[in-house]
Amino acid sequence: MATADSTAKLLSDLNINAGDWPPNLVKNLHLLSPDEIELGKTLLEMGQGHLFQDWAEPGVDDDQKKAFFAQVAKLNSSYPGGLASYIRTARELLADSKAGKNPYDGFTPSVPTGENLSLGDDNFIKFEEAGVKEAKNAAFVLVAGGLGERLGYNGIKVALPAETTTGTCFLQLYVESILALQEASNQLTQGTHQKEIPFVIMTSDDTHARTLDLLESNSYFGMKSTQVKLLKQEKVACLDDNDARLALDPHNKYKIQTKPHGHGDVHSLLFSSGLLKVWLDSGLRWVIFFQDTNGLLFKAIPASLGVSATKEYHVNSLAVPRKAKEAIGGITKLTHSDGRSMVINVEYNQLDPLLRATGHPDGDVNCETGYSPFPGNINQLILELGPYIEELTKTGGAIKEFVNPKYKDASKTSFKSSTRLECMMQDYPKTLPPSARVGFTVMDTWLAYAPVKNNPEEAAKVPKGNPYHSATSGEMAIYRANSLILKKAGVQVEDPVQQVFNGQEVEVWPRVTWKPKWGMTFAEIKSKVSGSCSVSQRSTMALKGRDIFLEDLHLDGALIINSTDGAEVKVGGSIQNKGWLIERIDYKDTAFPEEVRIRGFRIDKKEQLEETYSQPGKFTLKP
Ligand code: UGB
Repeated sequence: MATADSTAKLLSDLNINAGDWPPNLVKNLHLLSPDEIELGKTLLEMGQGHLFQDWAEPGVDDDQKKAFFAQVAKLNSSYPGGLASYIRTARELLADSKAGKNPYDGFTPSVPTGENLSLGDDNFIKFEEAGVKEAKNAAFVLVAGGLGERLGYNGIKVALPAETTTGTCFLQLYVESILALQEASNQLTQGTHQKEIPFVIMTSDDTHARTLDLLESNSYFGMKSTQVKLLKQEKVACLDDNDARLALDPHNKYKIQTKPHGHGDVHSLLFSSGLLKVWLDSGLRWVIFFQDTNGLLFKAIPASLGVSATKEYHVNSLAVPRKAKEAIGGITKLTHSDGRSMVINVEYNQLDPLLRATGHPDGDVNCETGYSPFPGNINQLILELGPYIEELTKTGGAIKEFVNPKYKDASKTSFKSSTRLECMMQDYPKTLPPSARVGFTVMDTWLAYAPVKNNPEEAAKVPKGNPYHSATSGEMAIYRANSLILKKAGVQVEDPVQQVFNGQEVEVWPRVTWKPKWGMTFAEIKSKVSGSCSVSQRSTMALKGRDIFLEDLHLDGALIINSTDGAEVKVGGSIQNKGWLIERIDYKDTAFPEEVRIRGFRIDKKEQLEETYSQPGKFTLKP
């Protein structure tokens, strides 16, 4: 037990006036290391004395007091500028929020112009080729720290099947797509050093262990484990009031309550990991960011990377035509009254008030095209590595934050529950100088964007004509995109039928899937289809191999081909069988696993032609 004298000496050595410190902390001072005392000082300087109010006498809960400081140390080190900076920013943003200050004050929104691409046209093909060439100089970063509260799925979202014909989960699809791009890109530069494309996954405490387990139990889906890096984002401290007093966990007085800080953390994590520098030194030029559940996104990557390379964009955001009020941000040109301007994402909950405040009384509405005039941000960003590092060296990776407190009443003096600062990865360009080359690339929604975010009940409530963003629509979108691509490549694909699953009306196209290495670009896919081919609506086709060629194939049923690299398989003739049927199920029917129920259908595998080619060679499949 410390004596009063030893505590007094400690205080005077530390230059601390005992009267300034909470008595309960002073009593426990001798338990603390010099580093912990420094952290305590910081907290007190920042007006956080209340945190120690209920601390027990020395000898009681001492382990928990140490744990408290361990948590404070972590909160301090994982935030650019430390906790003091977090609290200062919080006070400013909370004051702005209380005053009802519009974050876009002084800015007028207008519709920006960007690159518009259409699958299969000359421009698209040219950009795809340029993109594949550049892919070996890219690193991919998946932000997957979100819990997906809107979806309400119990597992991690990247473990969900993107489609249930092959059962390939999102993470597998992403890994195989990156590997396919790597192979295609390296092939274009034969003879030189074969590069491995780095893949980073940002996780959080909510997703980290399960993401690692998914990778490890599947041998990293064929990628080298050294090629994949997981960076875990930390949560940030919650705030109890407008003075940014930190909130204590309601169940533990020695623990600060924390909540997620948002996907914007990816920038500071990448910066502090040192990876960006390693990438630059190894000659990489691009960092490509993407989100957890878009089964179409790699169809848009080669062409948009080609746009970045050709136009030398420092920032290239991918976008799709946006329906008014759709829960995706709008890419907007903001021009300030002082002359500054920037092209930036305005988040979906801010676009409507911004428009209303700037002379558009109807707010976020569709124009004569049936879409919002503002392209929809799908949060797939391509950044040029050099300028990116330069910028992060200035900011430490800190991204402009926002706060969204839910006030108890109009006085805006207290919150319904604690709040915290948040940040978004697409806000990165907000700090860029006007000289930065910021652009965007728009593609058709059917080709580029079909996320799985909404649970069946919420999806069924989506206004007619707006996308459901559900597991049902996400899977059907993959079949539709593949069918439309084949059609464009010359295959006669029968029209879809309309069906309702879990209260959502969707187009059901033939269930066409392929491994990414079968075709990463339109030109490659076209080269694998020849003669007169047709696929009926009730058909299923899964091409699980690289060198599978469709020649005068007429499919009316299910066809599954597995082939190893080096096995060249020509498939043709008329293939007819009972096929795989889609059977409607209800999402409340617990007889089925959750990942099936949330789609509202299962696949009944009646009959198929399935062939496996496990040796290299030339083969023909022609029943
Ligand atoms: N994520 C994290 O990694 N960490 C976090 O703390 C939070 C999320 P949501 P949201 O393209 O569809 C975004 O929740 O926030 C990951 C854009 O802001 O799915 O509704 C998470 O795992 C919006 O502009 O998206 O909206 C997931 O991979 C619009 O573009 C990703 O971040 C929209 O996405 C996104 O999280 C869209």
